[in-house]
Amino acid sequence: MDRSAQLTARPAPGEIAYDQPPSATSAHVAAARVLAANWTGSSTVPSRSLYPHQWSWDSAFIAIGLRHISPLRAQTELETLLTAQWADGRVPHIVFNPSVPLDAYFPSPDFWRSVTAGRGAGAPRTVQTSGIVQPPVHALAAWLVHRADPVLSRARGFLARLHPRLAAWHRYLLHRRDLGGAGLASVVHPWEQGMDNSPCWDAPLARITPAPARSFRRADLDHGAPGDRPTDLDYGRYVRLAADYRDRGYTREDGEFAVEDPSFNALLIASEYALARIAGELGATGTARRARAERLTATLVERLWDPRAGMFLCRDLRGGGLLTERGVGGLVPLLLPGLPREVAAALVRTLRGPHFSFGDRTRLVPSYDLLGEAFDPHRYWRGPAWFNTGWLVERGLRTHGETAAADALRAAVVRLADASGFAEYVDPFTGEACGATGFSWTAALALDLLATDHPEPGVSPTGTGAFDRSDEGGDRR
Ligand code: 9WN
Repeated sequence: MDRSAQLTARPAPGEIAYDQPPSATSAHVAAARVLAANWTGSSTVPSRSLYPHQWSWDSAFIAIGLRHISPLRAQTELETLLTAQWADGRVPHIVFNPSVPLDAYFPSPDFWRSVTAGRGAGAPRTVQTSGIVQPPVHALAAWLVHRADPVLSRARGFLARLHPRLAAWHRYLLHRRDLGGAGLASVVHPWEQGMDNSPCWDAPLARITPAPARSFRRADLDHGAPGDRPTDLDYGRYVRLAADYRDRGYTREDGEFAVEDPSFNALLIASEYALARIAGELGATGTARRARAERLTATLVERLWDPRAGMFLCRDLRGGGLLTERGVGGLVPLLLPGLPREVAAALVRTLRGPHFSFGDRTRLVPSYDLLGEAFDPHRYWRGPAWFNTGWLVERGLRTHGETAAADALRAAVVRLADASGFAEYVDPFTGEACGATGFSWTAALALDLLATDHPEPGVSPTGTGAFDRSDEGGDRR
C-alpha cells in the first residue's frame, strides 16, 4: 500500500504487527506528512474530515511535535491560537476557520455566537470562537517549542509576546475557575476536560436535561462510525450545557456541571512550571510560580487523591464528593515532579494493575477502567487508547525514573501510531484504528517521542521533570 493510502485506510483487527517496529525514518516521514496535510497556513486542523477548525489543546500537542520539523510553524501554531484569546484571559477551545462551511462541524459559530454572546467576557470581534476552554497545555508547549530553536525564538520575540497571554490564561483558570475555593481549576463542560465522553461524567451529566434531539444536527456522524462516537443522549446534554453557559454570557460559572479534574489540573501545574522557566528566560524570576506549582501539587493530592483506588479521581462540585469512576485522567498527574514518592509509586502500580493492565493485556493505556461497567474498547473515551494520554503517561513514567516502562510505552505509541495510519484512537487490546485517521496529535506526539530518544531519567524538583531535558535543541545563543 502506498503511504497516502495507508494514511486514510483503517487496518482490520489483527493486521497490525506490533513486533515489527517501523523504521524511525519511515514513521517520521509519515507523521510529518500528516502534519503537512493538516496545515492550513497558520495552524493545523486535528483532522481534515471530523475537526476542520483549530482546537486548543490539540494545537499545544501539535506544536510539541511540529517543533521537530519546523520550529517556525510550531511557534505560529501557538501564536494563531492565542490571537483568539478573550479579554478575560480564556483561551477558547475552538477557533473557527471562516472559510469552512457552517455545517462541516457542530456546534458551529452560529451556535456559540461568541462575538455577541461573549461580548461581556471580552470575546474577540474579528474571529469566531467557542466559549468554553480546554486543558492548559500551552505554556508547556511554548517552552518546549522555544527550546527547540532558542535563536529563532529570541529573534522573533516568541516568548516575550506569548508570556503576557499565557499569564492571563493561567490567571483566568486560577481565579475565575476556582469554583471549589481550594485553588484548583474546575471545568464546566465535559468538552473542557478534553475526554468528552468519559464515564467519569456519567453521574454529573445524568442531572442535565438533554436538549431535544430535533433542535440540532450532529455533523460528527457524517464522518465517524456511530459505535465509536458519543450517543445522541450525551450530545443532547452537551448541547444543553453549552447553550445555558452561552445564554449566561459565558460569565457565570454557576451551572449544573462543575468538576475538579486531575488531568486538567496536572496540566495546569506542569504549565505553571513551564511559565516559571519562560519568566526566567525573559529575565524575571520564576520563584513565585514554582512555589505555586508545588502548592497546587499538594492541593491536588489533598483534594483528588484516593489511596484506595491508587489513583486520582474527579470531584463533582455539584453532587458533593469524589466520583468513583477510574479514567485515564487520574493517571496523568504522574507527570508532576513534586508528587509524594508513595503517590507516584501507587500510580505506577495502578497503571500495571488490573484496571489498566499496561504491559500485560493492553498495548496502550486505555482511557477508562477495564473492569468498569461502562468499559467499551471502541467508544469515544470509554475505553479506547488515545495517543496524547499515552504520551503524558510516558512523560510521567520518565519523570519518576520508571525508564523501562517509559521505553515500552514510547515504543508502543510510535508503533501503533504508524501502524494505525495515525488514528485518533485505537482499541487498547488489538490496536485497531477508531475514529479519524491522519489525526494530527497522534502524528505530532509520535514524532516527539521519535525525536527525544532516551533522555536522562530523574526528577528536577524545581523543573518540569521529563520536559526539562537537554536533548531539545539546547541553547545555541
Ligand atoms: C469537542 C479535537 C477534539 C479534541 C477532544 C476530543 C474531540 C470534540 C468533539 O475532538 O472533542 O471538542 O467534537 O468530539 O474529545 O479532546 O480536542 O480533536
